[in-house]
Parts: sequence; structure tokens; C-alpha cells
Amino acid sequence: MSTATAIAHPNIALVKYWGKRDSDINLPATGSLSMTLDIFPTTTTVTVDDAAVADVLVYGGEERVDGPAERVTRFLDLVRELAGSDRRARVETVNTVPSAAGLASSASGFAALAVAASAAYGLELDTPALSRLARRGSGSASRSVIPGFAIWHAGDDDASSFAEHIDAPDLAMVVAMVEKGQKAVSSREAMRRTILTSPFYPAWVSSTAESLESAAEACRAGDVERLGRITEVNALRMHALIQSCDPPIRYLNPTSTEIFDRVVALRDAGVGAWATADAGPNVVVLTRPDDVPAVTAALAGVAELAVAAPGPAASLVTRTQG
Ligand code: 2P0
Repeated sequence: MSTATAIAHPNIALVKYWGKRDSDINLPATGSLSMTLDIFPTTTTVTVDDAAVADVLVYGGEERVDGPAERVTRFLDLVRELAGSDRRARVETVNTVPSAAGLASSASGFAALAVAASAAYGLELDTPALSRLARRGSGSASRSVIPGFAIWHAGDDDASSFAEHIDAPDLAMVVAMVEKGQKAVSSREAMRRTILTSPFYPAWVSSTAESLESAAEACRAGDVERLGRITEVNALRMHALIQSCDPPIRYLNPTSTEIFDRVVALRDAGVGAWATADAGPNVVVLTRPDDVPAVTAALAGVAELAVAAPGPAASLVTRTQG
């Protein structure tokens, strides 16, 4: 038996990924930019077992046989293909991020699984190859392989669509956990519906490509204000797009809106703070580390808060070959 354990963290996009060009291999319609967090890690152990007849997923202490288990098996099939193996595996994963609440649990989950499974099957993958592999599990997972700020290049094909690190100014995020429950519509389904039904989708694709270019420039120039503005505008454009589906989907709730309003008030008071939100009601505020106390004070009582700094790359914790 060979075993490997890996750890990965969620990431929050400043320029969002919303829509696929190829859903078989998770090629995105546009590139995106994110910060990997230093909180809410996922720890995953993969044990390749000669005697096992089927893959087993243990998630949060329980054996799963439903959708997530099938998704993990499909992912392991990719790893087995690369490794030339037909052995089955046991996957045990512990998530500390509130699952399916728009806090990117699939990003940390598939990043940790990519690192652990490739090691357990004896593959030696470099960082771009690990990012590409994680992408096949969940698009945003390609970015959780990378430390700190990451650009996921849209690419033209499987080989060119991976994330890589980009230097950025010193920043922090305040995560406001508005709701920890399961979201009503998965990102995957909502993206599909957006492409099929929103008349605004082409404008989203072209404007996001422009925003990504500007955001990368702002990172290189250390221009926090510009990066912050792009972040908030891009998030609200994504939510406007999602609300324009038929039937419509709305992830933000009144508490989320209240937080966006408080962030505008903070800026009016001279504090550099910009809000974003993924496919759920939780809101994440981008700010300078020195302004974290002002942001947490402004959001006190509205939602449970967590403060994050740029986090580490997904990494291997242990590996034993048998
Ligand atoms: C992002 N999100 O850039 C965007 C913003 C949510 C809102 O990536 O279908 O779980 O597995 O590739 O990566 C969430 O979508 O979707 C996501 P799949 P994923 O972070």
C-alpha cells in the first residue's frame, strides 16, 4: 500500500472564473486572479490499496457513495491514467471550510486531492502539471495549488490552462460568513445556465478578460486602490450576470448586501476596503493588513468574521511507498 497526505487552502478570486469553454476538461472562458488563503485548510490522505475492488471516499468522518464519491473516482481515473495503474484507492478528507457555502471548498479539496493522489500513485508532477490536474477536478482548484496570488491562464487547451504565482501588494481578506449551509444551485449548474440563458454572457467574457489584464498590471505596480476597484466591480458584474439567468439565480442575500453597503461607507470614511462574493451569500473584504481592525469593527455583529493572509502552496505532508 502507498499512502500520501496533502494539505491545501481555499482561494478567493479577485477576478472571477464564471463559465467554461470546455466542460469536459474544465477550460474556462476567461482567465482569473485569486488569493490563496492561510485559513480553512483541507487535509486529504490517499491510500492506494492492491486489495481494494472500488475507491472509497471518507468525507468528514463518513463514508460517501453519492455524487462527491463519483466525482472523486472520475478524478482518480485521470491520475490512474497518468500513472498507468488500475489500483483503487481510499480517500479520506477533512475540510475546515464551511462546505458548499461559496467559500471554495472544492478548490482546496481538489488541490489537496491532486497533490495527495499524484504522490500516492508515484507520479512526480511539477507545479504547472499539478495545477492542470487540480483543474480537472474543479476549475478553481487550479489556483489553490499556488501560494498567495495566482493567475489561472485561460489557455487554449489542457496543456496551457494552469495557474501560476503573481507578486502582489501586501493584502489581507476579512471573510464574513453570512450563511454556512449548502447553496441552492451549484456553481457548475449555475455556470451552465448562465451560458445557455443570459444575454449578458458575451459582455461578461470580454469585460473580464480586460479586468484581468488591468488587475495583473495593478499587482505588478503595487496599486492596491486599482486592484480593489477591479475586484468589487468584477464581483458585482458576476452577480448581475448570474441574476440575469432564466430561471434566475440569486446568491447574495440582504445580509450580503448590507456588508457591501458597509464597505462603501468604509471607503467614504477613507479606509481602503473592497468587497467580493463567490457563488453564495458570504462576502469577503479585500484590504491592507493595517486596515483589518477598521474592517472587522465595521462588520462586527453582521456576520461571523475570519481574517486571512496570503496562504501557502498546496503541499505534501507525508508519503510512504509500499
Ligand atoms: C471563482 N467560482 O473564480 C468563481 C467565482 C465561484 C464564483 O470558481 O465547475 O467549483 O468545479 O470548475 O471551480 C466556483 O466554481 O467550478 C468558482 P467547477 P468551481 O472562484
